[in-house]
Amino acid sequence: MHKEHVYIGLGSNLGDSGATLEAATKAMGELTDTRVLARSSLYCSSPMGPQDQPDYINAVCLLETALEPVELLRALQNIENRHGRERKGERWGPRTLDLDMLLYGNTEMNTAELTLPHYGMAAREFVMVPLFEIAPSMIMPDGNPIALWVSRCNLEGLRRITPSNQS
Ligand code: 5RY
Ligand code: CA
Ligand code: CA
Ligand code: CA
Repeated sequence: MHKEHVYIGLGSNLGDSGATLEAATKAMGELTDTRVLARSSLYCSSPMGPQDQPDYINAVCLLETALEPVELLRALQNIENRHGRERKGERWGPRTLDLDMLLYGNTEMNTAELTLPHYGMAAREFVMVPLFEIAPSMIMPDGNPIALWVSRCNLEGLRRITPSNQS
């Protein structure tokens, strides 16, 4: 069976965000012909974009899947909806769960539904730092190492949520 490596950005700033990201990771692993190969630590940061909303918890995971990009997108939206995601209201408002497809193998596409690679990831430290944690040697779509992309991010506001059994 043909499988691809897919990186997913997870975010939440409503409800019990940590528990929601754990449950969403488990749900992705239960999709047809899909496995979770890695997941980063959780990170907390102030909202980018509209500021009048709670801080976010973010993480990145690596899936191995046989689902096609649009099939996977629908499955991710289904998981968002099961976690109480509401699509009314303002753009970039607070949400219980946001699952973004960041990279789907080397696929490049740009449709009304889905743009790959994800257009905003380079400037978002809450994506680049957890991605670097699970894929420190990755070469990015522009041919540069991920470490260079991370070095261009402003890391001051990003806090790794340390598990209680670590330092
Ligand atoms: C900028 C604008 C809109 C960045 C900019 C969005 C998250 C963005 C967030 C998240 C954190 C949004 C999309 N310039 N802030 N803001 N984490 N999502 N910290 O997941 F990301 S809305
Ligand atoms: Ca607002
Ligand atoms: Ca997002
Ligand atoms: Ca999204």
